[in-house]
Amino acid sequence: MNYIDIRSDTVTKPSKGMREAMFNAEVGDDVFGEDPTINKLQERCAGLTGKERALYVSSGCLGNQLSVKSHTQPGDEIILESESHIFNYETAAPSIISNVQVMTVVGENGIMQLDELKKFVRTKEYYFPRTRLICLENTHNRAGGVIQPIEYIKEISNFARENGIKLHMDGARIFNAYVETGITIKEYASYFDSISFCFSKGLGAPVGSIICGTNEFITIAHRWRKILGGGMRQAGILAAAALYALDNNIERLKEDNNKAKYFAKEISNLDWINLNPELVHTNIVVFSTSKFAKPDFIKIMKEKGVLISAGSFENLRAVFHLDVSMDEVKTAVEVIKNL
Ligand code: TLP
Repeated sequence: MNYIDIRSDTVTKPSKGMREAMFNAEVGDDVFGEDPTINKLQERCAGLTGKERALYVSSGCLGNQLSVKSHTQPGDEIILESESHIFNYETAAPSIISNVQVMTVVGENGIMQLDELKKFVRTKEYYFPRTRLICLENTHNRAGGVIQPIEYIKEISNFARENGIKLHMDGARIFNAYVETGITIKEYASYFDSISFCFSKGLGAPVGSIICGTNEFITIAHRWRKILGGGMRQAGILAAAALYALDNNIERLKEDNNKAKYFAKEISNLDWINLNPELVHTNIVVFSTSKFAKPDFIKIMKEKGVLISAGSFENLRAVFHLDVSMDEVKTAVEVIKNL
C-alpha cells in the first residue's frame, strides 16, 4: 500500500536534485579534515549562525549529546524541560556520556517559565551540584512544534549569562520557526552558546545534523565525536545533501507548517478530538482522542492508509513534510472525519 506517512518529517527521502548533488559531491577524508564538501557545509553553517565554528555530525542526538558533553564536567547538573527530546528520547545519554545529573522543569506547552526555572538553579553551597547548562528546544517536538518566543529567549539568555550558565538550543527544526517568525537563525543563535540543527527532518536530507559554537566548544566536541565513533571519512556525499537542503528547502517549510495548520483546524472541529489549533505554530500536530484508545487509533489509521505516530502520554502526533502533498493531507483529514 502507498501510505500517507505523517509519522515524522524524518521519513522524507532525498529528491532527484538532492541525489544529483550527492552524486557530484567532491569528497576527501574528513578525519584528516580533507573533505571539501564537509568543510564547505561547516563554514556555511558557522556563517549562518554567526558562530566561530561548526561540526557536521551524523544525527540530532549526537549533536545534542556532544553539546552537553562539551559544556559540562562530570557531576554538573543540566536543566531540561520535562518534555524535551534530550530528556525523553536520547536514552539517558547525558548520564552515560557526560555523567551529569538532569534537573527537569515542567514547562507550559514546552516553555519553561523563567520564574519557575530560576527556582531550580543551584546556589553555590559546596554540597550542591553545579548548574552548568540549560537547554531549550525550538521548535518543541512533544509540545507540538511550539516556537519559543524571542522575548523569552532573550530573558533566559540574559539570566544564563549573568549566572555563568551555558545555554544550548536543540534547534532540530529551527528553520520551521524561522519561516513563521522571520527571525534569522543568526539572531536565534546569538542568544545561545551553542546551537544544533538537523538536515534530516523537514529539510529533506537523508542524514546529518550540525552543531555550532565557539572554536573552543567545537574543539572539544570534535574530539568527543571521534571518541564516540562519529568520525566519518568521505561523508561529503552526505554533506552535499545538506548543502542542497540549505539552498532549496528552507523557504518551502512554510508549506509544511500550513499543511499542519490546515489539518489541525479541520480535525479540531470533531468533538472527539482534543486539540487547540492555536498551539499549532509549525509542522507538528499533537492531539488526543476520546473515541479510540491510542494504539487502536494508530492501527485503524494504518488500515486506512495513513501512518501517524504516538506522542507523549495519551497524545498522537502528525508531522507534515515535503513528501506529503496537500491532497494527501486532505485525504488524511477525510479518513479521520469518517472514523
Ligand atoms: N525526533 C524524532 C524522534 O526521535 C522522536 C522525531 O520523529 O521527531 N531533537 C529533536 C527536537 C528531535 O525531534 C529529534 C528527532 C532529535 C533531536 C534527534 O534527531 P535524530 O533522530 O537525528 O538523532
